[in-house]
Order: sequence, then structure tokens, then C-alpha cells
Amino acid sequence: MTDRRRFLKASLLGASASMLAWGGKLAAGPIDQSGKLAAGPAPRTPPTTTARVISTWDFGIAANQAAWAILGKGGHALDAVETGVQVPESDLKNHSVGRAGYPDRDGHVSLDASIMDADGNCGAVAAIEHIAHPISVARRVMERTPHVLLVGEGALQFALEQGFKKEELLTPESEKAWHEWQKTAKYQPSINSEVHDYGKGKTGMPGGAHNHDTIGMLAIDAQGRLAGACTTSGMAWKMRGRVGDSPIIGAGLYVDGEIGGATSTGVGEEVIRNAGSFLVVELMRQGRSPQEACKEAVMRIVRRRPEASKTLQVGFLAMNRAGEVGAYAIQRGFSYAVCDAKKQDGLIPAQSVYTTNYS
Ligand code: SD4
Repeated sequence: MTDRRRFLKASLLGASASMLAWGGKLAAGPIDQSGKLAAGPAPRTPPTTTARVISTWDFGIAANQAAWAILGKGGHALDAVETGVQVPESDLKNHSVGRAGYPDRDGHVSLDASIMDADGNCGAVAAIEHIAHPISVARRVMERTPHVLLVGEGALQFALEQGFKKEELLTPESEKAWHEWQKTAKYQPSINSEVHDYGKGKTGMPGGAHNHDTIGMLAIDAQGRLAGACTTSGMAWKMRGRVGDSPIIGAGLYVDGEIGGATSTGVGEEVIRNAGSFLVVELMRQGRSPQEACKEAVMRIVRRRPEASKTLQVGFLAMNRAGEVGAYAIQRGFSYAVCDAKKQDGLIPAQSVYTTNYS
């Protein structure tokens, strides 16, 4: 018997032995005997109709309250998340989302955003400039084009065709910070781990703000519908054309109506490498709680790059369709805001791998 035939025989024997151990039945194919699509694995959590919205960081509190104005009246989760994340997009004190975001290394404010509903509908824009609410352009991509993601010039062209206004998003304060940064021109994402301290200078950033932080929001409405949104100006002083995790469906945001949703913040390259939000949702599908799923997704990043992960931040936030919430980060200090009928201004510190910061 040749080596190859011996190998094939051994593999077949191995396969039938494991089938016997399993019960000897073949898994159902995608099409059942009646010609219908066979169902996927059963969701493990029953759906809730208790409306709830959660989002990343302390600026999520105000964003959640805007979303709650819709959810609390029985509105749609998709409308809630779009409206909610528009709050930090408009906030001039927030230098990591929307207008007044810190620019790239060449001085351009370039924004990333994505939105997704429970049925797998999604839309995103990446590296879009001059549009104050990229989340709304992302929704238009979802609803009015056959595409999922538009980038750069094409995204701007589409936004203008849709009636969005072309604006200067670089504020004098952000421009000043950029000039300050140019003195050293060193690209070094800070570990965004403290409560936002706009203007207090704690982080050593010009103006005192972090040089990145994204709002990721997940909502469930009174009809049990899930939706998510994510929007950011990305990493301050990034290379022109750099796109982070936030507009990448499966990285910065993922929603599956049968299971739940997840979103992320932190160094987007690490999230993309690990298809982070998709991973969190898939782990929930396998039966993990949102908390366990976020922790495991964080640990994948840490295990892959143990040394590098000591000096970077990634945080995941998730909610399953039962409305259970979980979060986990590499570094101490990631917080998330929770809002429902009982309490509209909850802010919860997330657990983390490291309890002291390495920066
Ligand atoms: C990015 N994930 O562009 C975003 C930035 C961020 O906390 O969330 N920082 O990589």
C-alpha cells in the first residue's frame, strides 16, 4: 500500500470511528427532504421585549438618552441607534467622533461609520470627509444602494447626491492639537482608559482628550428588534486613507437577530485581525454569555500578541437578544453606558485583562 493510500484509509477509519461516537447520524444538509431550507442551530436565549440601549464610554450616556427618546416611545431600534450616535458626532468637545474629530496626519478629518439591523441589512462608509453625520450616510448606503460599504471620494459623492451638506469638520481646537502633534509627529495611540477628561490634560493629549475612542451602540426595542451603530474619526494622526474596524461589518459591529450584537472600541487593526464583533456574536451563538464572549474575544487578541497587547486598548461590548449585557477590555478603564426604562444614565466599568495600565 502506498503512503498516500495508507493515509486515506486511516483518515476514513478515523472519521467513521468519530461518527460512531457521535451517534452515527449525518448532520442535516442545508436543504431538508421536503426541499426546504433546514434551520440553523437553535438560539439559546429567548428574545426580550424590554427595550434597552447600551453604548461605549461615558459619552454613551448622552447618546443613549437620545436613543431612549425613541425606544421609550416604542420606536424602532434602528432609528434609535442612528439618532443616539449622532449626539457624539455633533459634540464639539469630543475629538474622536464626527465633527471636531482629530484629523489624520495630513490634517484631514476622515470618518468611519457602520449600521446594522437584526436581519443582516447593513451599510457603512469609510474615510469619508466633510459630512457631519456619517452614520446617516451609512444608513442610506444600507437602504438605498445595492452595496454595503462606500469609501472616500465615492462615499462623499453619494452623500452629496443624497442631499447631505459638505462642511468643514476641522475645528480650530482640533487644528491646534494637530499643529501641536506635528512638533513630534509620532504616531502613538494612547491607551484610552480613563473617563473622558475633556480639557483637563490628564492624558497628555493636546486639549486633554484621548487620541481615539469610538461610539458603538446596540439597542433592542419593545418589539424585540435589535440594531447597532458605530461611528468614529478613528485614530488621530493616522495615515491618510487608513480605515479602522468601525466601518467593517464583523469587526467594529455585528448584529444577528437570532443571537445578539457586538461592537468594539480601541485599536482597530487588532479588532480587524480577529474579526472581533463577529467573533463575539458567534461565541454567544455557541452558548456563551455576552460577558464570556467579550472576554474570549479580548483573550484571542492578547494570546496572539501578548507583548503588543500590553500597550494597547481594545474593548468589546455585547448584548444578546434576551437583553443581557457584557463587556471586556484589555486595559482597565473601559466603561459602557446602559439605559432602559429603569435607569437612563447608567455607566458601568468593564472588567479587563490588566488592572494597571502599562502606559
Ligand atoms: C479605530 N476603533 O478607528 C477605532 C478607534 C477607537 O478607541 O475606537 N478607539 O481603530
